[in-house]
Amino acid sequence: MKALLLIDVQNDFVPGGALAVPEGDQVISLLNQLQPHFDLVVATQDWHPVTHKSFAVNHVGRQPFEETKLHGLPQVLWPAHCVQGTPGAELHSELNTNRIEAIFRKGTDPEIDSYSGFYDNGHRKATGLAAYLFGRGITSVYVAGLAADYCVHFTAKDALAESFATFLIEDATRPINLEGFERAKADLQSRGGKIISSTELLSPQ
Ligand code: VGL
Ligand code: ZN
Repeated sequence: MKALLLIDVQNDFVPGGALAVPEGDQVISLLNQLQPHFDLVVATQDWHPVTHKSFAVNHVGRQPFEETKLHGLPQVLWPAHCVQGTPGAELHSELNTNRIEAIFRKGTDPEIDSYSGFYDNGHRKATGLAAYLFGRGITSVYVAGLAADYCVHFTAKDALAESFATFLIEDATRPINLEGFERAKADLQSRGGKIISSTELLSPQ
């Protein structure tokens, strides 16, 4: 059984949003086309309290995109984004949500960031996504959405660690940083992940 994981397709991650991913909006129609090809469609939603420590504004004298440490973990300081209950945190209105059976929210603990849909960045707490997928008989996980070099990468990495056959749909994601995406793809391949194109799913040979 195959699951499609739609990562953080939220208003703040598309052009005009608080943490815009270049061309982030360009993946949405492809994500809609892909959904009927899966047994299960699940989404994640970055869902931060306004006090979240990943926000530069919550650190005196720090600017967005600076790097720091947060409780011993490397942390990029982001512009405030995906604040719980705000329009920026909503799933993009063009994303078809009819087939999404569950939405896993993450990043709710103000003290730790959570790029992956499975665990926080310190692997302290599980979101329940792995157990949910196991319970639904899923053995293959296809990851797409935003941003390729952060939440998509970390979700795919954790999917591999949970022993799912893991596929990154390269044209159904966009990165914040292109070099970061190249590193992410190499990292996933080194862990046994596969980088594929949507054409392999939409028009199989
Ligand atoms: C993300 C940075 C901060 C993402 C979320 O969805 O990739 N990136 N929070
Ligand atoms: Zn975030």
